Amino acid sequence: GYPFDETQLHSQALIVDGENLQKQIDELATFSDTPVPSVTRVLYTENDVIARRYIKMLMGLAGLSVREDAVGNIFGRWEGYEPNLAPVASGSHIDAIPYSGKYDGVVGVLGAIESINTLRRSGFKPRRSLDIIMFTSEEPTRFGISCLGSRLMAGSEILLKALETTVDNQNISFVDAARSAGYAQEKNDLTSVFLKKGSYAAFVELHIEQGPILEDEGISIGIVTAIAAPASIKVDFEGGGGHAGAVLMPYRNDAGLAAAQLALAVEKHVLESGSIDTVGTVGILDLHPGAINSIPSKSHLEIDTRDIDEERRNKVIKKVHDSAESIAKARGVRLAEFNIINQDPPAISDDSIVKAMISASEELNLSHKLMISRAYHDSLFMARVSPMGMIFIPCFKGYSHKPEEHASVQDISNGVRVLALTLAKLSQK
Ligand code: HGY
Ligand code: MN
Ligand code: MN
Ligand code: MN
Repeated sequence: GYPFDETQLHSQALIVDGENLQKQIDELATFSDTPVPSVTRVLYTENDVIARRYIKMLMGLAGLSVREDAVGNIFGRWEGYEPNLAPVASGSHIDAIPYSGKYDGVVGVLGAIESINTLRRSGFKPRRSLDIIMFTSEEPTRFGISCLGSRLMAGSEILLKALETTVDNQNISFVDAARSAGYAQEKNDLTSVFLKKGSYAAFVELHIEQGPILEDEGISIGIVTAIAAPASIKVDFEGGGGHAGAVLMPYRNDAGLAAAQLALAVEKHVLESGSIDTVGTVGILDLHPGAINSIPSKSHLEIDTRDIDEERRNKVIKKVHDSAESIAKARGVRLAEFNIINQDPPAISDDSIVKAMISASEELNLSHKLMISRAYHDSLFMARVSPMGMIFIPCFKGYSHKPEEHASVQDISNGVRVLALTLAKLSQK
């Protein structure tokens, strides 16, 4: 009967078109700067724009009304029969770091759209409207800023300011790049992206685990209770450089070796934190001029360090900073920049959403377990403006951010069904 309530939504009613979903994942993966099986899709580039069109088309086919904000966060809405209540949302990202895989983020966008199709097929009618969100640029690839779209939606004044001067490595400004993709048309007023408080009653993200636990333990669904606290730091050293043959060792101040020593210091400070939950790496290390017979006169490193415990992570950052200064002094190089790009707190999932995800998994007879997310996600920022929850599905050997990344149609379909039933429950509240 109408209005349909979720108790009538028995699990057999939730039919996922897994075959079609797999086709969409494969098609989306072709909009890439690198050859299959890798995917590279960077903010506001041609392949990103094509992929966005593809997502908007699928949202339209799912009967969603589509809108985009000034930086290209895309919203597809299924209006509920009480449209003045705060909607329930789900979503993720489709941008992909260089040479990565075709499931990170994508499962949470295509899967969320398919969860709408699944609910429609079951005859469900949402009480609260349902919004599917494709967030702009979750990955830091182009401008070094992670979760750019969701961070802005969460009202980051620091990011708003930073975007006035941020340029990519071709010196293209953020606003010019956004304009080239058809966004940021009005003058530089990006505050329109900020979500008002209470914009959403709940936000749930479906994502591959990007870790080996669910697959190792043969569990179908991960119920995320918290998201680890990420931080990223950019460091530049400057030395005298010179001829690799003619300058004798006592007269060198090698910026490259300073960088190498700091990279090892990152590992040392992380390992001495006393917890397995503290992680860190140097994913970018550039030497200038980058000639074999020229002593590096400049080095640029980018450090990524995270922990579920914010204080413990901040202690690592402090020690890394101290090491950068003592290495510079000892080697006679200049620490030209030590710039903390982001130093975010962890996010805790909302209890009522965790309960909804658990009961959805139980009603669907899917094995599930509580776990933390060591990767960050747009949910980390949505948690600042809405109750948040995340659903994980297993991925092959926990691989991610590389072409071997893979999730089975069965696991993806399980995730979509848990998401659909969770959204139905939350929409009826
Ligand atoms: O790096 C991360 O945690 C995310 O997958 N971009
Ligand atoms: Mn990622
Ligand atoms: Mn992701
Ligand atoms: Mn992520």
